[in-house]
Amino acid sequence: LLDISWFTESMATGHPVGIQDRHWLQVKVEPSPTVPVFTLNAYGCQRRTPLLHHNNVLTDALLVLAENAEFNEDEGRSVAFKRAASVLKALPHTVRGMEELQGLPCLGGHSQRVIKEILEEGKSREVEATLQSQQFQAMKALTGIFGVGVKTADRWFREGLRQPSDVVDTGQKLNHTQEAGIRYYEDLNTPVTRAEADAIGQIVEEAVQAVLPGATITLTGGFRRGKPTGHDVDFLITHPEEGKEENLMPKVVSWLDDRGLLLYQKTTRNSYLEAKDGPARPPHNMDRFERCFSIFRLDRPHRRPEQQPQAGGECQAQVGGTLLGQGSEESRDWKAVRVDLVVTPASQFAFALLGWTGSQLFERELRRWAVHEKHMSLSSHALYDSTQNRYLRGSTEEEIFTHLGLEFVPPSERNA
Ligand code: DCT
Ligand code: MG
Repeated sequence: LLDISWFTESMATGHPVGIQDRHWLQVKVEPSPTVPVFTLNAYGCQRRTPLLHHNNVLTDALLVLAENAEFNEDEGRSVAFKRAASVLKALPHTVRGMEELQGLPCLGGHSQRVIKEILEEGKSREVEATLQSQQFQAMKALTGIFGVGVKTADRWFREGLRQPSDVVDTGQKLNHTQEAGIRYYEDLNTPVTRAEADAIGQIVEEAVQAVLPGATITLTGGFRRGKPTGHDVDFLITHPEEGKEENLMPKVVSWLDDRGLLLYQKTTRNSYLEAKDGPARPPHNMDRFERCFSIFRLDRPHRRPEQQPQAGGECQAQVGGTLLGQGSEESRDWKAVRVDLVVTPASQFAFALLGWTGSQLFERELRRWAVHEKHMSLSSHALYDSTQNRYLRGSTEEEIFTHLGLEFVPPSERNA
């Protein structure tokens, strides 16, 4: 939309123009049909992928197929659909015809068939059938239990289980994590808001300052990329003085636990040693930091009196037993929220920040780029250059992108 009032008015009268008498000229820019409309780089880490994009109808469909492939333990196929969706997310316009996809990377035959059908008929039969399928629905519900992976969910599905209440009813043997997953199922499947993430940030900050003054916390994961909601809240904890962060996690966890703020926690110790675990080890191991998988008990903001639950409202939602449900959401003044805490030494902080900001596909693409294009090995701890046989240091994300020969992509554009 161009404001041409300055031109028309001054030509006619020579007087300055007020906003109310402006004239607008709408200009439609149409791509020439013979020229490829847009080109994109092949690796997700070379592209800028905003959170909000123009092709949700197509990407939602492709991501259903990606998720279904994951449920069938077909990782290759799942990644292929995710890469195709990721390319569409990076386009600056809504795709309306197949010719607009010419020359774009990562769009395999299967993805193209799905896109074509949606563009021509409004929907894809394969996607519709997947969404309707009992297996897909059951796998989604069962893997939605914290602590339950595809293998367990698949075994349960084969045994006839379809939803979390079936797990309780049939008396499945559950580990500590899965018990928590069942108990807080509804809350953990309700998106965490940014306000809730910030409230938890304040608590974590207080805990960390109490046990190690000068330590810092950083919100990572989807929230750092600008997502308004997430399935959990991810924090990195560090201290500017290398070594001060050692054994910090148990102290933070005790502080939180003593105040009744943790409904569940499982801490793993730092097992990363550069000398031993360096270049030969798989670069994608996320579990080598001092890390705590937890469920926080987050107080809900005070309600107005008319919103207070009725006396006796603490009913347990007894779904086939005593495990599932902790009273309806309305009857509780707290919410269970998944929180991941990771402690990192200052020297590894930039690598951890880059590794934990995501998206998951962006990280996968970074590692793939490092190996295949640069003969380097990137992890959340370090970057190893196999040509020079040495580690490349970095104290900021920008430096790491430079080592990798990539243009810097800010967190808000890593939504690949
Ligand atoms: N990560 C990764 N590979 C994985 C899992 C995670 O590289 N297999 C990284 C990227 C994101 C970060 O860890 C945090 O993981 P999640 O919380 O699962 O992702 P998220 O983007 O924060 O998603 P959500 O907003 O739903 O929490
Ligand atoms: Mg997250």
